[in-house]
Amino acid sequence: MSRWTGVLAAAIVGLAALAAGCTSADESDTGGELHIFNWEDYFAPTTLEDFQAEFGIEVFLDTFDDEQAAASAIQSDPSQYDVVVLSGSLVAEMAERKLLAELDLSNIPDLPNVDPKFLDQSWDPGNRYSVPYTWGSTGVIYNTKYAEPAGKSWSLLRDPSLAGRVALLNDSTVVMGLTLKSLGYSLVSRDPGELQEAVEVVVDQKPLIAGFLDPIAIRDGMISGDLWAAQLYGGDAAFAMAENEDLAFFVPDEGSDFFVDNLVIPRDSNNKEGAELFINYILRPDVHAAISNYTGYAIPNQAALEQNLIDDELMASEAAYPSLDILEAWRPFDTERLSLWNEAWADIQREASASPYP
Ligand code: N2P
Repeated sequence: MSRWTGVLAAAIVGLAALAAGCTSADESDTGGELHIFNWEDYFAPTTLEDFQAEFGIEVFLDTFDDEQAAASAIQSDPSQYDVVVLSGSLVAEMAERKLLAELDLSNIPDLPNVDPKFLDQSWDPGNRYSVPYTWGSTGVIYNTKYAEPAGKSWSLLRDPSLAGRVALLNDSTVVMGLTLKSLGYSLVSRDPGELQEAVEVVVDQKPLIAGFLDPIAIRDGMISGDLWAAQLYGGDAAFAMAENEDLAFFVPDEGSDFFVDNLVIPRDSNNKEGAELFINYILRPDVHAAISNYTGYAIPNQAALEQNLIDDELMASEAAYPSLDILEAWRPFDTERLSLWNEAWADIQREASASPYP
């Protein structure tokens, strides 16, 4: 978790509130505090300060760069945060462990702005605990000055000519799932032979990679030119490509994942009403669209799309708004798959570590 970013963002939000002064306070002010836990750089620049100025609720942001660590933090203290962003599989896991608060959907009247195909999903039937925030896929980003992909394949990340300049994501589930996919298997395989093959591929790949890095480190390493190719979520890839014209991205022909990130309220939130107000605010077409336009991630907000609020270039980008044809949705872990995957990941970790980041 990058505490600094969190503290800095909270300070900026605080300053903005001071600048807005008491004149912005009106009868919609509800007061109180809202503690938010999100991926780094996963709101638009004014999302939080605009909310604070309109509703008079003081907003504090902590950020994380590892979703599993974020989930553990919530488990150890489910009262610490009021709103958290979590992917679908983790929503299911946290709901099963009774760590999430049940939403009062009557406090989220803008839910119909969400495209119905993102509602009532397997990880949270009836949206009892979560509201979809962003969605996307994972693919290969590369620098056209240094990498020459023969086709659209995950194998570019195993090209020896890119040794030391390639990165994989710091998420064991994503690395395992996409390696399985690159071998032609299901993203969520539980076949021991297939898992063993995937382990061997990642172990062979390890000497070539600069590291298992968080998405912002990969995004920024690609922008600066320190990294030449990497596995990356499409949204962060779209952000990077807007900053460096030598960058390109593809979703490999072998297929990839389809993820949805969601807004949830931890079980012991101290401001559930403020949290629901915030979730509803995010679903406003203009607020949600600004998040897509800044972060590069697709949003499931049908109203925003119908009102053409998403930048044309982003809408047309395969990185940001991929076609779902060759994507496979994540499915929550059950005990058996979790233990098989944990064993496989432990096998990967036992092998020599990745070479140092340049
Ligand atoms: C945001 C990372 C989102 C992760 N930078 C995709 N679930």
